[in-house]
Amino acid sequence: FVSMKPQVVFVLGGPGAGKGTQCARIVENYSYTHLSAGDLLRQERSRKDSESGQLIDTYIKEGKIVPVEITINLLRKDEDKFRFLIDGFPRNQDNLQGWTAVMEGKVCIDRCLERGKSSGRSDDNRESLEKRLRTYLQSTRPIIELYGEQGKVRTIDASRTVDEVFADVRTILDKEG
Ligand code: UP5
Ligand code: MG
Repeated sequence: FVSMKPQVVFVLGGPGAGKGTQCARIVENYSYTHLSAGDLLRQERSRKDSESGQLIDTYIKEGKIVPVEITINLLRKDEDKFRFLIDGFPRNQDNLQGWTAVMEGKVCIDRCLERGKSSGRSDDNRESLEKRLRTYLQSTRPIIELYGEQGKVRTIDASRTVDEVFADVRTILDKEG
């Protein structure tokens, strides 16, 4: 069993740049799943029992960017595939933050939910975890970036096993600790 991180290519450009046209060509020639955020939003808008149809309609007509929670939910429907062209997303900071929260947050949330079975912590539940993650991205990440600019940050991929992570911690501490 090989676990595969999804590979994502964001296809970005102004309205009418040809994102959709080129994506259609790409899928004819390469094995990618094409997701157009705009197409998905338009589909959702025309679904009769859609809760967000009206909101999407207003945003699209005004050329405004739909709140990321809605867009992400639509993009997530094909989660079992693994090579994606995502066309027309992310469009702003909020979109990118939402995307990062979903992608990077998945492992963190799963770990804390697992711990939540016995930790007794009031914040080890999905709702709190999603809020904790957002706060992390909004408030804490900039601090790490600030230290990064000063050359004070060492980055480790913590999505692996405890032993694998610690091996990297060791390498860093042995070299400069
Ligand atoms: N055409 C294409 N390539 C050509 C070329 N090289 N030479 C000559 N003609 C060319 O192309 C546009 C037209 O140009 C077509 O007729 C094509 O034949 C021709 P197309 O491939 O459709 O361009 P595309 O970049 O896909 O244009 P699109 O209109 O889809 O871009 P938008 O970014 O405006 O639209 P999108 O559907 O992505 O978003 C619509 C709205 O949804 C947004 O304004 C926003 O309100 C909302 N939205 C969000 O809120 N969040 C999201 O994440 C995404 C969308
Ligand atoms: Mg398009």
